[in-house]
Amino acid sequence: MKFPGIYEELFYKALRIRLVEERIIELYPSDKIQSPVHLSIGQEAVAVGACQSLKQTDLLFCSYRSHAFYLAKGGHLREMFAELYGKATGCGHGKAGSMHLAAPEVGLMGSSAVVASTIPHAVGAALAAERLKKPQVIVAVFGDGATEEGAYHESLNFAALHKLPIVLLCENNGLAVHSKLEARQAYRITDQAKSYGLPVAYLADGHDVVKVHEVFSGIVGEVRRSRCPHFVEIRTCRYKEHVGPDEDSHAGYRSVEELQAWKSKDPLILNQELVAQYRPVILQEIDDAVEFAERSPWPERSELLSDVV
Ligand SMILES: Cc1ncc(C[n+]2csc(CCOP(=O)(O)OP(=O)(O)O)c2C)c(N)n1
Ligand SMILES: [Mg+2]
Repeated sequence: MKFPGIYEELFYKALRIRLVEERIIELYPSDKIQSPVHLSIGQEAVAVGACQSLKQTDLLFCSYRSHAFYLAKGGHLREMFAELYGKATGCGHGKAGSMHLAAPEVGLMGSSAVVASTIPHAVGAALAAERLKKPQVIVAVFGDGATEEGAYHESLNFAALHKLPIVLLCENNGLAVHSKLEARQAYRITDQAKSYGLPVAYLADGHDVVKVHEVFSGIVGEVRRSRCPHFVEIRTCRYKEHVGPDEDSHAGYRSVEELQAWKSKDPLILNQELVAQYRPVILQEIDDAVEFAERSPWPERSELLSDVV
């Protein structure tokens, strides 16, 4: 598809992710989706803005909240829906589910339900890129909660000490399940990252997809050139419950006003003209992917242990 400018292109990509996840919400009560889902609705611009400047050969590792990064990095939509359905044609042959999406052919190397566990994997990939003299940039994506894990600190130290070509991207939605950041952390994430000697960037508005792209593209360019690690924190907001398809304002851990403040700045809500223009073609693609998942076969019983390490 041709776009008049970068804003429209990034808007289209973010809207595509939102509409995919809205379809997941519609499908969820049918129980056809076989795994828990951690939706990125509200956070799409972070994934889209970040992935825009990456090459297919650059490698990305993320958490269980992975739909947005899977799609933004170029993962196939048909294989994603088939995976959510547990079908043999899924990107994990029906065994991975929503929390473990991967598309190594486009550089989405893995996602994991275990908080912070893919950060050391990303650092290992960056070490390999360095040793093998591959011109790749590696990206580790993690939430604010992951910065409380030991594996995170060991990874930052190792990446900084060995000067590895990695971008550490903290997708800060201010929450770990129902626990707010202020109740958990005695440190500021970027200040703490600076203490390892990492250059850091901070973006307060994760809805500003063009800004995310500009900042991230500058950082990726710098890492590609210098082969040294960089850290970036982007503030964003998850609209839905931690896991599952529903709203959870009744749970009482955050205010409706707080959520509303983010929604009032959301281009995917505000720019209904562009939504109307792009929605029909995206919905067609989603219909096709869901139909593919529906008609795909289940994995054979004999495949139960294949691909399982
Ligand atoms: C090692 C580990 N500890 C605890 C959990 C339970 N858990 C699942 S998600 C989550 C919150 C993580 O928050 P954050 O890193 O900010 O990611 P977000 O869900 O906000 O995207 C926790 C504590 C887990 N899956 N793995
Ligand atoms: Mg979080």
